[in-house]
Formats: sequence, C-alpha cells, structure tokens
Amino acid sequence: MKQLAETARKIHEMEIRGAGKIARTAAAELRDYAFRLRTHDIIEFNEKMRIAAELLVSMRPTAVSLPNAVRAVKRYKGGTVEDARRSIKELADGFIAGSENAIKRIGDIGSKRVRDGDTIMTHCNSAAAISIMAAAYAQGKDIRVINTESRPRMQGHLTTRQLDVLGIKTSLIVDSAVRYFMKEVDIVIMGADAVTANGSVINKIGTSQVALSAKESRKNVIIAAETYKFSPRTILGDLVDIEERDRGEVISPEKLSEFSNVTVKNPAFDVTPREYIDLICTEVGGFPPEMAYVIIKDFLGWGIEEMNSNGA
Ligand code: RI2
Repeated sequence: MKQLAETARKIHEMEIRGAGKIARTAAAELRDYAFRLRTHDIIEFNEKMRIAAELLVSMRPTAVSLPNAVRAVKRYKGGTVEDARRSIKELADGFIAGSENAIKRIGDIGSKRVRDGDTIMTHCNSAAAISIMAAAYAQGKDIRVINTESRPRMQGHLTTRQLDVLGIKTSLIVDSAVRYFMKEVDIVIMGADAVTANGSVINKIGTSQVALSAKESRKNVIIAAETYKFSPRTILGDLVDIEERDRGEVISPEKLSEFSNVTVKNPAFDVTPREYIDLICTEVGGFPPEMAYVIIKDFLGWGIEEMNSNGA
C-alpha cells in the first residue's frame, strides 16, 4: 500500500505528469501492486485491486488516459490470484508497449504535415506533439518551434529543454505573446488530455486561446492524441471534469493574505471546440475532430455496457 500511495501522490502532485505518462505509470503500478499483494483469496484480491484502481484514477480528474489505462488493466480474468496476476501483467505490459508505440506512430504520421522551413507553435509539454516535431526534424526538415511557458507550472520549459537536446531551434515565449507571434507560425501542434465524442479537445489551460488565435490567422491546428485519450463516457453524456489546482500555484499564500477581496482561480485545463481544430493525429491515422465518435467506437472498442458498469 505504501508504494501505491506514493505513486498516487506523485501523480497528484505532478512529479509524474503528462497524460500519456500518468496512464503508463498507473498501469505499471497496478501490475506491481498485484504482485505485492500477499493474499491468496481471489475475492479479497479483486477488492484490493478495485480500491487501488479507484485511488489512482482519482488523482487527476481530467486526463482520460488515466481511467482508460486503469480500465484496460481491470479487464483481467482469473479464478485464482496467480491467474489474475498473469492476466494483469499481460494487460498492463500490453498497454504500456502500445502507448509507447502509439507516440512513435503519431510522430511518423503527423510529421508528414510539417513542411521544410515550417515554424511550429506549441503549448505546454506533450510527448505526442514533440514526437511529431522530432520526426519532422529527423527527416531533415528545417523547422523552428515557438513554445509557450505554460503558466503556472511552466511545463513549456520542459519542452524547450527536450527540443534543445534534439537540436531543434526554439523560441520560448510568455503565454500572452501567442497572438503577437502567430503571424510567424505555419502550423500549431499541441497535445491532449482528453478528446470528447463531439471532437472537442481538453488540454492545458491556454490551449483554446492558442487555437482561437490560430483560427483567426488561418493557421492549421493539429492535436496529437493517442486513441486512449478519447473519452468513451462522453458518449453517455458525461462531461470531462476540469481540474482546479491549488491557488498556491498562482500566488503565494503570504501575498494573497495581503488582500481582502481577492479569490484565485486556477483551472489546469480548458476546452477547445472542434471548429478550431483541423486534424487530430492518432496512432491509427489523422482524423478530423468530427470523427471522434468513430475512434471511440472502432478503435477504443468499449461497449456501452462496460462503460456503465465500470466507473473507472
Ligand atoms: P502527452 C499534459 O497535462 C499537458 O496538458 C499535455 O498537453 C497533455 O498532458 C498531453 O501530454 P499535465 O499532466 O500525453 O501537464 O502528449 O497537466 O505527453
């Protein structure tokens, strides 16, 4: 339980972050937890696995990749603890390998939309979006990236570092300079924490402003998202929760205490309507956002019944 709680804490406090990374981490933690459990009673084992799954899912409410990964592992079968463990390992390892492969495929597919000489704008830090840039650069395309700081957690700095290591020319800008620089941009590439059945994209706060600015300037917006970022439950009418994080990320408690009439809002994500998105690039191909429902149905493959019976 100690290690499970520690992994949960790291996800909650964003020591482990990024929608894909938290999904792979949760799958690995469930697998390892199954092997750490001492019980030989399958009923007790199943109950402990259920509680562990719920705990992990509750750590970040927005990234749908997290419940989707947990759900994939929870499909295990087995009449004995040994059989259940074997099944869990197979499912978790399969999810992790599939996820890593998906990011690579997105790079291969999405990079075809990047031309030699392009200036790309990106926001926050997305492994899937960076995969596209890295693949385009590896193909010998001379690209330049403009990337935002992404306040308040400054994940843009991670992007700057990763692109720098790859050798890609990068300009780091403050979030409020997006529109100022949009005229220099050829294409916008960003990641996703969730994609809804109607093709809206939920990603780091500020994404919708970048997309709005791109739309105004007639610049294409590509969203890089593995199929497990699509939210099956939105077909049932559920909305994706937007995580409200600690106000201390925005202003220190000491500073805030100087004011009498001030509240601080700190939503971590926003919703970009599908009208602002030209293409969602997944590991099974690039699709217009209007096709989100098809991806959920055909590639994610979860039936309505399973969604109803499984809260994760
Ligand atoms: P990959 C991140 O969320 C960012 O919003 C990023 O765009 C998205 O996950 C997708 O990232 P956070 O964990 O899965 O930083 O493509 O809140 O790496």
